[in-house]
Amino acid sequence: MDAKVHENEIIKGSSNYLRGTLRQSMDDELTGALDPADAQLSKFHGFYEQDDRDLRQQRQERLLEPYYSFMLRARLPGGVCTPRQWQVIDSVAQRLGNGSIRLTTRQTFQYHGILKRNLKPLIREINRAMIDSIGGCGDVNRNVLCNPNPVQSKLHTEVYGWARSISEALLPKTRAYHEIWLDGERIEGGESEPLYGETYLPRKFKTAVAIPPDNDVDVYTNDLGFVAIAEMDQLLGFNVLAGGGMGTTHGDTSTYPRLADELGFIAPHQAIAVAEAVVAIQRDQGNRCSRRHARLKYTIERMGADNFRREVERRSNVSFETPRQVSFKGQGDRYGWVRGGDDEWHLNLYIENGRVADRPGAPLMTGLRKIAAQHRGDFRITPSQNLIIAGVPEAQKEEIEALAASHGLLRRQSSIRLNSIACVALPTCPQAMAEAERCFPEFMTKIEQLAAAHGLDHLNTVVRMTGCPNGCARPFVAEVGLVGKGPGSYNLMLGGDGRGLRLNRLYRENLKQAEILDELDGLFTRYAAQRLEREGFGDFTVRTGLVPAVLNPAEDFHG
Ligand code: SRM
Ligand code: SF4
Repeated sequence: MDAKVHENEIIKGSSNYLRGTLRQSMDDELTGALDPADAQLSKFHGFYEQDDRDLRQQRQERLLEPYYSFMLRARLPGGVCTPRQWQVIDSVAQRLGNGSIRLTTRQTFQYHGILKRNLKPLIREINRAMIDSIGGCGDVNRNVLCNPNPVQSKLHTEVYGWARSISEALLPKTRAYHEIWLDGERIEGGESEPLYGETYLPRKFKTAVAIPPDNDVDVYTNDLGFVAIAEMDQLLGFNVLAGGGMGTTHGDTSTYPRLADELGFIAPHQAIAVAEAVVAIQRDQGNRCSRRHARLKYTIERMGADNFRREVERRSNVSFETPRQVSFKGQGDRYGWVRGGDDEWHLNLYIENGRVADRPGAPLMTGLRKIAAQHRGDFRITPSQNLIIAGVPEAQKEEIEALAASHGLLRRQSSIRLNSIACVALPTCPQAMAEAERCFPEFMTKIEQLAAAHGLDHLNTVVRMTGCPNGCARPFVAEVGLVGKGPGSYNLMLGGDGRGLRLNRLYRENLKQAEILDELDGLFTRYAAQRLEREGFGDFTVRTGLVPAVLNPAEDFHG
């Protein structure tokens, strides 16, 4: 192998299809950690080794190893699970996790704080409920996002079916997961990864399926996107997009967020062939030397969008038609009761930062457990870390609403808070440079107060905060993005369009929270005085020249 290839490539290539020495690492009782190579492989099985960063220094001073535990991320295409599955998810969190469930920006859930000895029992339990964590993380296709739009139920059901099929088609085929975690029988020989090969992809790969006019999945931020084109609730096909991604590195101008390019329109039955072709090109052409430059967005920049499109056509044997006209109107969720079919309702709950836990005055976890015991429809996690109780019959509406209300799940929230999200960050995320989830609720209260002081009580600006520039809350398509730069400080990004169709731009660098509020104070003053009718805050910042309009800033994102 080329000496310059990244060491993860060697780890993958010599892992015997992701087995490595994971079994031995798990059996080693002397440490709460895994062998470093196994810690890389574990991601493909859906879990990350972490340590509690709040305790790091203290433990170091006492000469103890870091307080290791694991985060596990499930695979849940489109975020759909049954109430029975929710009961298992909940019970497992209480017994084997840290007592909370974290809904994620990719419509699935994570457990934090799992001790090494509890990992295997945990994986076995969720598997008994037909939930796995294969490809939750790692250099493969991740959880497939799909619009959980409960209004257009028939269309949603069909499109969701495609999201599931794409997810299945792009799953790794190795039997390692079943063998290691579920004590599946070891079958010697004959194993292969027809799509991924022995070294899998150069980097993570993300797919989303959107149903206009909602862009709740932020489809343009994914490596691969399918935009459903429908007429009279009938699915005609998809516009295919490729090459989106958020992650950047502060100070490294060769990294940037990017919106996906449109490849063209296809019929529904061509979706799998196209998805496999895109993955195969990335497998063969992606950068395996620098993980920083390994995502599909950089491969497409290198190949050129037209060459890339032709190569997808060649490999898939599908000819793209001209993309159909689409119009997106927003990237958030809708809340409260929404009518579904004839006798069916959906209750969309706001879950602040996706954290389902029991807190004083807000026993959300208990409330959802009680709802799951009564509910016969399904649960749907949204890409904004919220939860929909879907398919409630008219006769049960009152009961479900009473349970939700009495457990703090139906509190009145401002529009700006309802449109906001924050990533996990401290204390579990090893990459966090600043707080996000833990400080965001209070910070949003200050923004609400500021908006109210300017007579902007109904402001519905999309505000997103992350603890670092990896972009897990997709902050670069927010109207106001707050991107962690150091302890307590953030880059203030402005200029998203509230629909996920435009990237924002650096407005001020490295601000403390008080300084951000000062900046927003001035900006809200101007917005209140100068905005056009119905003009969103992000559009205002662009129209008035506070930041330039950015479609794809490959050339000068950091400038
Ligand atoms: Fe993420 C890494 C959390 C969605 C871009 N992300 C991480 C890790 C695993 C930190 C690490 O490398 O060890 C974080 C675990 C924190 C923790 O303690 O739980 C983490 N990412 C999350 C979640 C939980 C954020 C949330 O609050 O919901 C989301 C889980 C999604 C899921 O269920 O699969 C999450 N991450 C995203 C998104 C949004 C999306 O996919 O729609 C992005 C931006 C889109 C993209 O990928 O370009 C994102 N995460 C990253 C990156 C940067 C990738 C890059 O291209 O540079 C990293 C770091 C990396 O991969 O090296 C990262
Ligand atoms: Fe961690 Fe950064 Fe992702 Fe936040 S954006 S969860 S700090 S990697």
